[in-house]
Amino acid sequence: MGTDLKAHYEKHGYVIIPGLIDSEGRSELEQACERVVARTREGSWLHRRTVGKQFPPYGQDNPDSWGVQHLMHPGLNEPAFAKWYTSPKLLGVATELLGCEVEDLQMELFNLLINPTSHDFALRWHRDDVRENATPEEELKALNIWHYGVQWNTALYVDSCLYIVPGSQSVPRTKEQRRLSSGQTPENPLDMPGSIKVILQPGETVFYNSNILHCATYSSKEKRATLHGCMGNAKGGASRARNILQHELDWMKEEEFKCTLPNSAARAMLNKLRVMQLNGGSGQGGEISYSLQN
Ligand SMILES: O=C(O)CCC(=O)C(=O)O
Repeated sequence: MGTDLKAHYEKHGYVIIPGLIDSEGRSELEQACERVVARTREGSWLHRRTVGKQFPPYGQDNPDSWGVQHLMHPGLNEPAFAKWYTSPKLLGVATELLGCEVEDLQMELFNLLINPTSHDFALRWHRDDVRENATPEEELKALNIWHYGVQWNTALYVDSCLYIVPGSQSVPRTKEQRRLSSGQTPENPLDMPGSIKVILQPGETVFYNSNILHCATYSSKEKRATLHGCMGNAKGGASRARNILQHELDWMKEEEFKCTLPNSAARAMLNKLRVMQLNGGSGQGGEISYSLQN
């Protein structure tokens, strides 16, 4: 990856990179996605993003889903997901954007974003771990904390669901941006000053800073299967704990999961997460705290 891509990521809060899935990997991932989506839609996989709920806890109030959670869970028994999550190309980009070494990487979330089947759905404008009602001063303070994570969407099919405001990862919202991101579902996301629609061709990945102001629209008529993951730099200590552990990752503490990982580098990444689980204040009988309210 050229330094210009990293410079673009730092300045604008996102960068689009093609080619992180090779052709053999692509068909493995595609088939694995078909199976997990079918299980989720038929109701036999309950770790899902439920239509009507934007953020965890997602609950089971609606039969329709906009995401499959925990792709690497042994209960899904789909090794293609861990293989790709820990693939050298993906780790190479993550280390480059995070400015760290593979030894520093922390395993985090890996989910799939899918189209609902009977309801269109939209996610409101948000930053993943800063409340919409934060004052400008609180917002600035939150955005000034060094960001130790990178998040991505990798499209298996053309994906035009995500909208972002480039550059907003480090700047508090203007008055108009605050007005349009105070909890309402966007009528037209492009009404947000500075926003763009992110269009991904199959195989392209958008990496974005989860502090960037973003939202998404989900059409029940357009097939979506977009791999949605994140990784951290473990040097950030517990700074990512709330954002990550709110997704209920106790299953990642089990040896059964560790045994499914393809190599020692992957197991070392998991160990970093486990340290955060021990120190991060939830999962040890402690209360889970959520970044945003549904
Ligand atoms: O659907 C998307 O692309 C974005 C998902 C998102 O904003 C989130 O998981 O917080």
